[in-house]
Amino acid sequence: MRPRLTLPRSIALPHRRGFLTAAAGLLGVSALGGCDRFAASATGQRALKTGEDANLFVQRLLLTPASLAKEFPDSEISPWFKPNGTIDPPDRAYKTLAAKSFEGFKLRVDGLVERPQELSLAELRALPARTQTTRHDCVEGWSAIGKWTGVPLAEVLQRAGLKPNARYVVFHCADTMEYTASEETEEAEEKTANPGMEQRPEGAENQASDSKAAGNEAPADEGEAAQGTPVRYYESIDLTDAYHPQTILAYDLNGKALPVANGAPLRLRVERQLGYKQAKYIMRIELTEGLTGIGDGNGGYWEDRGYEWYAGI
Ligand SMILES: Nc1nc2c(c(=O)[nH]1)N[C@H]1C(S)=C(S)[C@@H](COP(=O)(O)O)O[C@H]1N2
Ligand SMILES: [Mo]
Repeated sequence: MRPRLTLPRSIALPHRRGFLTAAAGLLGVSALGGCDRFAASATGQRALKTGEDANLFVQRLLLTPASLAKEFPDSEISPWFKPNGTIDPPDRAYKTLAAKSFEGFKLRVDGLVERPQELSLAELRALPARTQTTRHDCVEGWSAIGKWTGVPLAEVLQRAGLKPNARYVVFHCADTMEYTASEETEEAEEKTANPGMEQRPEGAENQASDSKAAGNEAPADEGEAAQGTPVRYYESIDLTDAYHPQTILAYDLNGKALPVANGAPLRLRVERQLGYKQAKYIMRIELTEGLTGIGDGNGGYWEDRGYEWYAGI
């Protein structure tokens, strides 16, 4: 069966202006801007009606079922879903949660939201769920088909309520990928490497998101302080992908609780993009206006290392 598109009105509305602009662009008309006088005239009334139809047309065009990722029958599910990247986060906080089957887990939803959330797994499981059998494609050249069950990200965002300037959804993960030298060490190194270099601009540190408050810079394990600051996996998507019906926070794989190797307790499925966008071990979801100040500012751990931010398949 074809999955149905259900974008609640409250969700579709904030994008209306954007779609109007897109529609206007396609039709070669300049909508928006000095509209009031125009709208009052009879011609204006007709044009606006046409504009509305065009707007609907563009919406349908952009949000047609064809833009859904292919879904597969259960018979095509891979016998083994190859785990990749981090398969067992070394972080102490994560290990503590995992030891108790994630009983104490709370997904934080904050940033540019009206009502910050802290959702337990039980609460997430009580929300409307979606199941989809899709193919995961990793840039390393392998694919696997899995059946994912989870809560549509749209449901969670609706609960939190987006502030008008929210543009991106950032996923902060539990797993430390590497360590950067501590700031003092870094500065000392910079000075040695390039003695004439300018000082960092005043307030540069303040551009960072409040990841410190989120405990994102808490040491991964004992003796880590000596290793420097942990760099954890993160990812981001825009609101178009966030509200896509196949974008879910998955807690089950093939009808069973998500294994640790595949991202327990919660991982993203954003089905029209490549493997590295599918953030595992999600601890916190942050709504932001931009991507600067998070990690190295490119929207994801791998993006900071040269990968594309939009990894369309
Ligand atoms: N937190 C986190 N998410 C991650 C990764 C990772 O290392 N850490 N690796 C990514 C990559 S490259 C791939 S291909 C998929 C692998 O998901 P899987 O382990 O379920 O196969 O997770 C992605 N999400
Ligand atoms: Mo990957």
